[in-house]
Amino acid sequence: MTKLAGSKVLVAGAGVTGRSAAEALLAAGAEVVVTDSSRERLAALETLLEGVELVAGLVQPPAGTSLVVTSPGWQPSSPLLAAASSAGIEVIGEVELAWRMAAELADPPVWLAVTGTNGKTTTVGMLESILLAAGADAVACGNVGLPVVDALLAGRRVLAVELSSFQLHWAPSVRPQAGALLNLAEDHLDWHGGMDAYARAKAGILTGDVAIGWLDDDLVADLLEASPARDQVGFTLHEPQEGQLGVRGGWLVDRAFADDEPLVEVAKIRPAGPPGIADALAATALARAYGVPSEAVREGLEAFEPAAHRAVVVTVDGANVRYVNDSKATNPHAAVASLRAFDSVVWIAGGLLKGASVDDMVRTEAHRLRGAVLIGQDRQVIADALARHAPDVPVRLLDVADDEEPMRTAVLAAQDLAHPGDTVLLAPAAASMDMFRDYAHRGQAFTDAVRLLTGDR
Ligand code: UMA
Repeated sequence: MTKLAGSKVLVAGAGVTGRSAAEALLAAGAEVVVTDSSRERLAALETLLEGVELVAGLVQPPAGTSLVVTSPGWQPSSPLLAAASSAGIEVIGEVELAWRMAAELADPPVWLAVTGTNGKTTTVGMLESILLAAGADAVACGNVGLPVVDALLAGRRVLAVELSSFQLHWAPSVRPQAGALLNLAEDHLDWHGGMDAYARAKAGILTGDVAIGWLDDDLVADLLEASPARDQVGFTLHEPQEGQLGVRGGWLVDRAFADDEPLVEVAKIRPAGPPGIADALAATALARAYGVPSEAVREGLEAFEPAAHRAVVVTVDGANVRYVNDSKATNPHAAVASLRAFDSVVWIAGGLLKGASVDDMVRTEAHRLRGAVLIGQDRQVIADALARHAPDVPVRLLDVADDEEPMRTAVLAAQDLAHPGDTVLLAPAAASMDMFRDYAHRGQAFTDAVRLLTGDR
């Protein structure tokens, strides 16, 4: 790679990634400039990072820049990155930087990587739990929150890496020892410019030694078959064939890395339901590719605690209405999986759709909807789809721009539509940043509103 010591490197973004990338570059002896469109974000770095130059709103790399390390949220078409590319300056992400730094080590760590439209964070959590049960010096990192450079510089030996499509786009030479593609549905199309580019970025996970993919998803199965990896291993929610992992008689079964071995009872997997089982199969395949024994797989999966805001039942009120927080359903694919767990739903949805279409979702799930409460910037898009495919479903379209407690207003409207036995489900099918800090903030606002309005304090 470009020799870092003494070279001038521009870091684009002063968020979680930018801070860690700048730290790693400083430690490698580079001259570091950090830019961000937000002055506050930059100012926050001032006390944290001594020795870096902070410049707000750069649209051209400073003279002498030999490398740009970008944060994942930056689009390739953003003025600064476009200017760098046309000036012939290489642009990479922090994950690529970590990969290149690892390649220079005498004994680099093992990378076991996960991507997919949904289930990534659950899968790396399960994988980390399995690896720890096996006694490995492992950590979950990447999109889950801990930058990969931090995990690398901390000297961890096995990295359970969650990679977003953005991170994969900016990490062209990463070749994990094993990489899993969980599923593929429309998401982040505005960033990538279309489904083909999004799928291409995701397929980068399948270019290492062992490629793992969900066979029940046709797009994934095709990408797995075309993968250049040394070994391709599929997993399925059905009975596995030889060379696959799957489910038989209520057990996860490994016919890829073992001779037909039952590993763990499906009933013990959390989160319960098909998405959780698929994630467990992927985590198992990644761990087995690294040689983890079956007892550690069982122990790790049984010990795994799913994170907050993923299909959590907040309460059941006096009128027998259940309230479920699935704020993590940030795209239509995740929202469909969420809706399918219930028969009669008052659905709270909306936010930033990121270019994804909602027609299929509304068409296939309309029969479960008792009503819909729509919030956020793209609420009208969902309202239009409901009008087309489910005109009888009552809809409350909330303009909450001046509302200090928008989620309280939404829960009140949902309460009004719900009948005994119904589920009020927050499964927005959209990102949260138009109204909330992130999906966790949105989920907490829902939980607080439900507790207040149902008296469950
Ligand atoms: N910024 C600009 N100009 C731009 C875009 C961003 O100046 O054109 C600045 C922002 O003002 C901000 C900084 O860049 O200060 C933010 O960079 P970023 O959006 O890339 O976010 P980070 O804080 O670096 O966090 C990123 C991931 N965020 C995104 O990909 C959007 C985090 O994933 C990840 O945990 C972290 O790196 C560590 O790897 C979050 C996420 O929402 C959870 N991911 C998306 C998802 O899961 O759907 C992909």
